[in-house]
Amino acid sequence: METVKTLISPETKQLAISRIQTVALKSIHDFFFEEGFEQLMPVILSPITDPLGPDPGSSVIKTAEIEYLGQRLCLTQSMILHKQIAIGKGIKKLYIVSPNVRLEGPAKQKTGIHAFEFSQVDFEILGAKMHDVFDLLELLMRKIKFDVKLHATKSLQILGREFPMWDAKFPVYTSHEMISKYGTDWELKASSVETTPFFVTCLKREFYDMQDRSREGEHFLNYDLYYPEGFLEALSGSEREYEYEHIKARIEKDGFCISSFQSYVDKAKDGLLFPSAGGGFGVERLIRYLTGVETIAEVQLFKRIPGIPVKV
Ligand code: ASN
Repeated sequence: METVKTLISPETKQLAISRIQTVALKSIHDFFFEEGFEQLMPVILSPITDPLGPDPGSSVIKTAEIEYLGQRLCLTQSMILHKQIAIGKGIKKLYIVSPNVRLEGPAKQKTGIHAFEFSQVDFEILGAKMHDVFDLLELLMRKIKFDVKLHATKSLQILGREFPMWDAKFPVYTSHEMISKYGTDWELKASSVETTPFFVTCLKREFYDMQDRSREGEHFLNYDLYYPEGFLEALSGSEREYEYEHIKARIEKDGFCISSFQSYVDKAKDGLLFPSAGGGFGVERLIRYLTGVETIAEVQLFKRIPGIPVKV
C-alpha cells in the first residue's frame, strides 16, 4: 500500500483530506440523485438493529443501547432492517448516510479500518439482483474517482496520492476462489495484489442476506466490494431474505431470539418485506482509500478508534 509520505503540516494534511471528503460526498449525493434514489434520514435509536453476525471475525463487545421512558432502544449498527422496511413502505430506491455505532474491542485498534463510530452510505433497490448492484457500484466508484481527480486535484497532489488505472470491469470472485488462491486470511493478500476494486461473493453472514437455495450447501447471494492497493473492504451487501419462514429459520439458526427483531419479523409475516438488494460502504474507509492515508483515524477529525479514549 502506497501511503502518504510527503512532509506537510498536520493542518495542511487535514484540510486536504477534508476537501477530498467534501468532493466525494457531493459526488455520492449527485450520483444517487441522478439515478432517481430518495434520500432518507438516518435512524439512530430503534428497538431493532443489525446484529452484525454471528461473525467469528467480529470483535463487537455488545450492542449499545439506552432505556428511554420504559423502552429499550439500540443505537444503529447499520440501517439494513430499516432499509428493507422502507422498501416495504413503497420507497423503491433509497439511500441514507447514517452514523453507525459498533463497539469493537481493542483487537480492532490497529487494523487501520475500524472505528467504533463511523458513517455509512447505505442504499437499497426494490427488485434488484446482485449484478444490478455491481453495475451501479462500478458507475458510482468511477464517478467518485473522476470527481475527486477533477475537483480536488490540489489536495491529491498535497497528499502525494495517485491512482492506478482501473480495468474495464471490476472483477468478481467467489470467497471459495479467494480461499483456494490465498488461504483463509485472503483479504489483505487479495486487496494488495489487485489494482482495480473487486467484488467477492458468497460469504456466510447475517440472516438478512439471501441464501442461494438453487444450490446444495450453504451459499449466499451476497458480496463485499474491496479496494485495491491493500486498502481492504469497502462495502458489504446482498440480495435480501424477505419471506417470513426463511427469515424466522435463519434467525433461529443464528441463535438469536425472534423477539429481538420483532417488528421486522412481523413485517415479514404480514408480507410487507419485498425482494430487494443493496449494500453499504463506510465513508471513512472510502476517504482513506481516496486520500491514501494509512488509517481511518487520520480521516476522522474526531477520532473513534477502539480502545483509545475519546478526546475532543
Ligand atoms: N449495509 C450492509 C448491507 O446493506 C449491512 C452492514 O453494514 N452490515 O448489507
